[in-house]
Amino acid sequence: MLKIFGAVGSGSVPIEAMLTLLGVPYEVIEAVTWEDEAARERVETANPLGQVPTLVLPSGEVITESAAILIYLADLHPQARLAPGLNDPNRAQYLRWMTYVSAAIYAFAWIKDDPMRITASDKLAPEIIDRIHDRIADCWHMMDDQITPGRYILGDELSVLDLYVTVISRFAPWRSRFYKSAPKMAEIVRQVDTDPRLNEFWAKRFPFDEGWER
Ligand SMILES: N[C@@H](CCC(=O)N[C@@H](CS)C(=O)NCC(=O)O)C(=O)O
Repeated sequence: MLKIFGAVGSGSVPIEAMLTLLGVPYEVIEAVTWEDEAARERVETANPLGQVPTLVLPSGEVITESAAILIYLADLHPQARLAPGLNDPNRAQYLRWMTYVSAAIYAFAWIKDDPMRITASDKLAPEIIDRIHDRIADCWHMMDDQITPGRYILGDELSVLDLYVTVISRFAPWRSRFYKSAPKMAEIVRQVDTDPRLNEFWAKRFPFDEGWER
């Protein structure tokens, strides 16, 4: 069985959502890496970065990096049509935006979770976080400006890119700001939030608690 080091409300959630849609069984090893040192050490046995998501295949092979995991699993299950195939005209933009979300946006988590990783002055921490939030909002805006969505980001079919954006847009600077920065994608993520196939899943793995949009 697939094993995922993951956590509620973390970057493992789009992968878990995808496996839920696919109906592929998986086991989550819960690890709140950004709060719990013991959990981090558990993850480090598979991924020296101590980050979730970390996927362990039945063979024991480890795959890290959320975008790589989503792309790999979508390619492994082409019949589910959760990603444009190699010869699909949307393939290039799909790869572009999957990498963009990971590199231009999600990668800031390492600093946001603990700004003291890049400064010795705790006085600077709030300003660093504010500037990162501004940059993330700008990046969402630039992406939104350059896409021509259908019902979903790449057209009329749900893809793992939609699951990825739906989850990552819930991280700071949170959804309310995302809706303003990215009005086209705002409609799409709301659709994914309310996809009946994922109702139970969201309630368990990234609940819409009071005030969640901020
Ligand atoms: N580049 C990684 C980023 C993963 C990441 O930042 N995960 C966070 C949780 S959402 C984490 O484990 N943080 C702990 C740390 O970086 O020390 C990916 O795309 O999978």
